[in-house]
Amino acid sequence: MRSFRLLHTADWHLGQTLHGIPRDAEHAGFLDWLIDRIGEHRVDALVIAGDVFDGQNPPIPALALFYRFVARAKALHPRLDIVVVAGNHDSASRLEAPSPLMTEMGVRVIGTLPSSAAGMFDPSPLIVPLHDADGAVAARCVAMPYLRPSDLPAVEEAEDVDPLIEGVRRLYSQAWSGGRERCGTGEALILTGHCYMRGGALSELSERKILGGNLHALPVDIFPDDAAYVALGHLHRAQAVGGREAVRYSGSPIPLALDEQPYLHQVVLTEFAGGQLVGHEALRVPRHVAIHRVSEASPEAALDRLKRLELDNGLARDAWPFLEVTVTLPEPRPALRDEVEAVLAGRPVRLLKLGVRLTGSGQTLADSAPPVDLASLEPEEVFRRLYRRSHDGDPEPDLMAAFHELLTGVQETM
Ligand SMILES: [Mn+2]
Repeated sequence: MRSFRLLHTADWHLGQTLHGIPRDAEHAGFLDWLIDRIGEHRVDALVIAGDVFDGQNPPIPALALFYRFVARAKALHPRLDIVVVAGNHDSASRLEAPSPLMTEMGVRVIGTLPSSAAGMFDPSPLIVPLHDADGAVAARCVAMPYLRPSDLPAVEEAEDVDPLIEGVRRLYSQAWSGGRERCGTGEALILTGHCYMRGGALSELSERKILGGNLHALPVDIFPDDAAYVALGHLHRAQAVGGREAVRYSGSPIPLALDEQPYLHQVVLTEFAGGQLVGHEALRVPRHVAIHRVSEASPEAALDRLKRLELDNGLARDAWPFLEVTVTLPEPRPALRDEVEAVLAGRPVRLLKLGVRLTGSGQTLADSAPPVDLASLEPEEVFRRLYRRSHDGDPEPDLMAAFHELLTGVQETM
């Protein structure tokens, strides 16, 4: 029996900057690598599960990277099917705008949920046939984009039912039924999603909690058991969900925050035969730019570590490693930045962040709260802290839910 190979990736965040540094060179390196893997592994279909771009209005170099990638991938591998869905960072309509051209090229881009003339959700445009090397349909992809609260059907209030989760469940169930109806024998039914699943390991800084945040993390059983594969985006750490090997986040191909440095950045190569998943393999993405994180209990120790950092003098400037330095201090040391910069002067490394933890101020270590940098707090946490100043305890779930709704609204217009 002929097998069918699908490559699953997500969360490219083209156009992202890290502490002001553009990531274009890293993204270009990843995209070249990806095209080589498509050839090497004779990949039949590529699924990009959302957050192609970092922002609603991607900068020109990011747009150029994306369209150059699509054109090259299709020129080198004309029979490759490509499916792209929007994530919460993407502008759904901007991503979809060139889709007449893209569809002609065999690239399906889904930004928004299609609806029928009567305004009802109509899953048929989301169901994309995927072909094997002989040109036969080997799989159907139900290409669900990121769902906004306004996409969800109204669900009557009932006990033990979260209306948002129930709304998502109903949409998936309709989309799934549509896919199953069209699926012939021996065809794999594949789903996409850009969402936050319950039990997922989160990177605090660079993944926005979406669709109401943690309160509305989705249970894995919204995906039917007979899904051959569910290609997820949103969480940047690659992982299977809820103990189901066929429900996965591919993770992002590059670290999008300094604390994502330890992740194993990868894309997922899956193989299907007779409509079933028969294998999956992580393909590790080579790191174009290294991240060094130095954390020491005294400035002397930190400066010493920095002096001894092994750095490669032969690297091009856009491949110089990123550096994060965190120092514990008994009292403020205004000259610290100058001291650190003096040690690094002329060396092939880019200092992105110098963090200080103060332990002094006459309090004991245990009762001195570490100073907090506003940018390192999630909006939910800022709200919670503000609430605690004037009330006893934490805000009620209802109030948090209202806050999440506002927050989602603001983030979507950003
Ligand atoms: Mn996302």
